[in-house]
Amino acid sequence: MSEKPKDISSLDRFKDVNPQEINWFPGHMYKAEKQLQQKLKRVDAVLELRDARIPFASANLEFEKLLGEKKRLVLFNKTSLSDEEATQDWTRYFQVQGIAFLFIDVLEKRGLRKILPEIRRMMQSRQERFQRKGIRPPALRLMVIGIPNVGKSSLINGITHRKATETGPTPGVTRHQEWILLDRDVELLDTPGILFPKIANLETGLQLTLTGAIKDEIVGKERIAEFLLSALHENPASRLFQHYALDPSEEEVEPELLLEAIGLKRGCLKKGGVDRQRTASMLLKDFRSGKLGRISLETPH
Ligand SMILES: Nc1nc2c(ncn2[C@@H]2O[C@H](COP(=O)(O)OP(=O)(O)OP(=O)(O)O)[C@@H](O)[C@H]2O)c(=O)[nH]1
Ligand SMILES: [Mg+2]
Repeated sequence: MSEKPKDISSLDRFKDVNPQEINWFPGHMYKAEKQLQQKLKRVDAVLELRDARIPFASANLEFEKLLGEKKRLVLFNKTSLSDEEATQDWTRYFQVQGIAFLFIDVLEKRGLRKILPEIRRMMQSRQERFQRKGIRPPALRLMVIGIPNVGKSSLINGITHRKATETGPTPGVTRHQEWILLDRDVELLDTPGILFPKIANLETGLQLTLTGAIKDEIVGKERIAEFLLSALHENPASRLFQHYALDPSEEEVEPELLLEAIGLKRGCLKKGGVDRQRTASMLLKDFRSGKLGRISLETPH
């Protein structure tokens, strides 16, 4: 290469993207916040889902104010897609913070059996307060909250073993149940609360798009794929080159050119050259299904 080396991971290439534009939520946000407030009043504790690959970016710290004194167990989901070492670093980080959390994977059913014991531990003093007064504690009521696409519905199905046929408005079919029994004295609200991600800066916006909380169309698949390629570039867990049978020493490092090379290799062509849009879609699909390695996009430090 004759050119001087460039900082591939720099976000300079995205400087035309306005983070405010990624923030497409305001219209829905008010309504969702009101609905969440109503739901929160009815539960004793909250299961807050976040994405294990972006433990900070998948939170909305402002919504925490809504929680008030309500107990919360944070569940970092999709650990089958997150870097094991990064996940260990994050585990240590949150242990020091002293928050209640678990790293889980709903699809692989990892950690799901720890949820109820952890909730019981968190709620022990509540139960004891009732017992001291000689009252049998009422059932613990829980709900799931989290940003779009983080796995809320999968979690509800995964911990309740509910079948789609159990609900439905048709007469004769079991009526729609609002509370699902998790155990003899624990109930779960059957619909989750939606949190909207807080897009503090461009990088957060791109991370949230790459992991699926924000639709691709806002920044565009090609740009997101380029962000992915720059994130994978120096990540030792990346399987990008193996997956597409590319020789790293021969390939371009510039995301735009690397995307081109991958398109060429995979025969994603259209009249006049590589079909960049189709190549980008393939890259995003492969990343999101874990084929490009277990990649965490945030580290605690
Ligand atoms: N690898 C992996 N994928 C998961 C996991 N949990 C959910 N997913 C996938 O993530 C996608 C979104 O899951 P949902 O359960 O629909 O997420 P949601 O939070 O209900 O999404 P919205 O209702 O759109 O806000 C689906 O493709 C799931 O298969 C997980 O633990 N691991
Ligand atoms: Mg859902």
